[in-house]
Amino acid sequence: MSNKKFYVTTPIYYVTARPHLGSLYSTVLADVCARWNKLQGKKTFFLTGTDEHGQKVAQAAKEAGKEPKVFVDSFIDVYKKIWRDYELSYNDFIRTTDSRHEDAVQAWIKKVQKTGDIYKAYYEGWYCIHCEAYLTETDYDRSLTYKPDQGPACPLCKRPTSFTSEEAYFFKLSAYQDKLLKFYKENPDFITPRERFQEVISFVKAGLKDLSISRTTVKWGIPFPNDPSHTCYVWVDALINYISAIGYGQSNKKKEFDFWWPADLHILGKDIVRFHAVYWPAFLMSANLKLPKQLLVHGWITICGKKMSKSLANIVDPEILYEKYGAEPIRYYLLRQIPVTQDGDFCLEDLEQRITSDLANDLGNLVNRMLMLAQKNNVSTIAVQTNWSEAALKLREEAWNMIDDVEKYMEDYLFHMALARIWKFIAHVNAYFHAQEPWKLAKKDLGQFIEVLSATCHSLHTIAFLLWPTMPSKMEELISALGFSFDVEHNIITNLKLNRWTEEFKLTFIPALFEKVILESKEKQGSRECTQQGSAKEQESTIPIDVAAQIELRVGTIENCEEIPKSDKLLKLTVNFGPKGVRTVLAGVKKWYQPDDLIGKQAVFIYNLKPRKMLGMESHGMMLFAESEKGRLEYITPTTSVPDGTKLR
Ligand code: ME8
Repeated sequence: MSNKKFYVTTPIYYVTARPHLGSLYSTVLADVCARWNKLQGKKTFFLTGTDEHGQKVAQAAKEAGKEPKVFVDSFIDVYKKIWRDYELSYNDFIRTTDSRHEDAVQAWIKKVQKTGDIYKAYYEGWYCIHCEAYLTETDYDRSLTYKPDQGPACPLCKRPTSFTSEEAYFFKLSAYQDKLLKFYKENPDFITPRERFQEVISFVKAGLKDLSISRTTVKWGIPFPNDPSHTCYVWVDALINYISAIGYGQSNKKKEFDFWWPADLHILGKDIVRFHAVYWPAFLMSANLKLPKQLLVHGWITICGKKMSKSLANIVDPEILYEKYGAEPIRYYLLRQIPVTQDGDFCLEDLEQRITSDLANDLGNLVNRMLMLAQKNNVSTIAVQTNWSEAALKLREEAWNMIDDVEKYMEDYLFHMALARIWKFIAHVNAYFHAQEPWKLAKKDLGQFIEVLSATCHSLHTIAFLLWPTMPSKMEELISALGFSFDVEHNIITNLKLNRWTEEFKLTFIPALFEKVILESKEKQGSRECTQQGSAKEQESTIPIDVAAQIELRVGTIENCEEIPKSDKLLKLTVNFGPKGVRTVLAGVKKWYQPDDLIGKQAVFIYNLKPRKMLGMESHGMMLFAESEKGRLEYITPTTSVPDGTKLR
């Protein structure tokens, strides 16, 4: 392993409740980054944890009728279990109530006190006695005037606040304005995406005020050194986790600290950019520490367009999702469906579509067909090939191009593009496998048959390593089915690029990597069944006759068929249902049919399916197909022509 290192962090989550899909999302992103760097042979350190002090947590504990420490302790095992279920390979789980962390926070305060960046003064503002919190300037309308004892309403409890002044320690943030701007200028890649960076620059240019970093009103916090009537402001406490976990403030951990710090990547949601991009670098500068190399700011996961929140009762519970679909399909969906810097709606229907079409059909079937064919023909060892046919050489070229593209996308955190690029290659491998008709070659040309298996295995070998950060255990299973063991001691990406397709494979038959999900009317269920209010209902394997009778199947003639340029799967069909009218139906069969193959043909459709939007187009109905032994989708047509719109019985 090289001496290069990669240190990645997630935000530390407030332990006021169980983890939700949003916290899972940040942690999955960090895991994928850590694993991608491992593939490059780097030593990696992946840190996550929990933010356990402060007013918010104390309030939640009070409502639960528990002491704060007992309250926060009760969530830790749940976090760790869910993180383990989702294969999140963190190296350390820091809790801000750990004594090593409390020591580090006090060490930082002492250091900055020596620098002269901390002073004592009065903190003034509108204070809610009930919630024990000051309002921020964004919480009220500054153009209005209020009486001192009847201030603006508290955003949390809606009670009037009162003007309060208390003694506090301040950090001289204002002294860092120019230094921060200089740092931003010299490090144009500090924040991804650029829009977020621009917002930060504008905020700092507008002027920085000194920051109050202690509270006398909040008891649940780390005491200030030599002044225990003050506790440390929760954001100072929280940010220091990134250095406390790797040994800051511990004399016996200096070597470890110097090796890992600065962090290579902090991953965070867009709600907490200012803390990480302004306060944190200033805190580090003041303590004479290096600054983190990069912040990756991701978007929100929304439910039906709304941010998940307890008040909307739309929190998606990762544990319920895990029980229903397994960890890796969820990891794949989150990365493939949502461009990392944008918001993305979580939708069960899309998730199930991805599982069935991308994982079970495109990838799972390919693996299964190849292994089954080898087994059927008693082939378990695939010898090194020396002379490749032109079709195999083309596939190899495509594999190499894919590695280069995937590498670029991963470096830019374009995970969705990297996965789409891998799936483009999977479509090539499927097309190659299909065109070579190895089931026929097995009977007439054994040499050629083995070549097709070998080319397919080489392709799958590359795919499995590139997909490992996203779906680690499934890909390890695939790698082992090809006769290899998983070993990240070397720079695997470089090795893949250097690989001239000279491997020998020893195949072991494995059961299907991914199960298809039966796509039922998800509109009815929405995302509710995976929210904490819902329950994971078992899917029944049989349906009563009245349910079957609800499905209306009709014959229609495909009058027109066009390719959709943006899609490598969909064809757009114009279907005439006679007296029932003409409709647009989208069908994911571009892989098997040219438009001319379908124009003029009669086929069977689910007629009363609720219209669905795909790629901005509405599909009204579903064309039915039967999957052949070779994995091709064959459309279903009446044996003799019937009037358009005829209902099936
Ligand atoms: O802010 N979509 O903790 P927190 C995507 N303790 N990500 C989401 C999300 C959603 N709907 N909801 C939450 C805190 N997140 C502080 C952090 S760090 C030194 C201290 C993710 O529990 C996202 O990363 O409120 C967001 O920044 C983080 O959870 C906030 O977690």
